[in-house]
Amino acid sequence: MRRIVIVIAAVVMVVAAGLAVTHALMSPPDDLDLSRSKTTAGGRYHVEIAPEIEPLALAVMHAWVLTLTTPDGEPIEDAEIAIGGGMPQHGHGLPTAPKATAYLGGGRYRIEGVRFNMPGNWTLEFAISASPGNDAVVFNVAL
Ligand SMILES: [Cu+2]
Repeated sequence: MRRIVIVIAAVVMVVAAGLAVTHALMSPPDDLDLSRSKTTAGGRYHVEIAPEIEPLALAVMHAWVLTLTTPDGEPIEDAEIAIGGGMPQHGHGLPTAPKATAYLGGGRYRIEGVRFNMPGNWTLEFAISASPGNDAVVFNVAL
């Protein structure tokens, strides 16, 4: 009887530890920055992103518009933009391969092919190459 109690206690402790680890991995930081307007890591650009569907929806292929300027607000017209991202707490990337498909004028670029396939916290990452240099920015998107 005593032995069974010890075994049960051990199992309960293992399960509790597992849940605590899982919770830590799945939870976003409390101070997650959900801003849609940021300066790039190296300070070369200001980037603003806006989805073309609002509110954001799961499992729907949609586009975003990215507005790219210098920190002073001058539009950047000649940029190459590579898009990445994923779910850091789940360890996977984006389920699609979004691309910048059109320059809309005024520093605005259409980013097509975004689809979030599960609820949670996503990142959208943009690597920007234009005459001021290479730089990158990461946005958090919560669904
Ligand atoms: Cu995920």
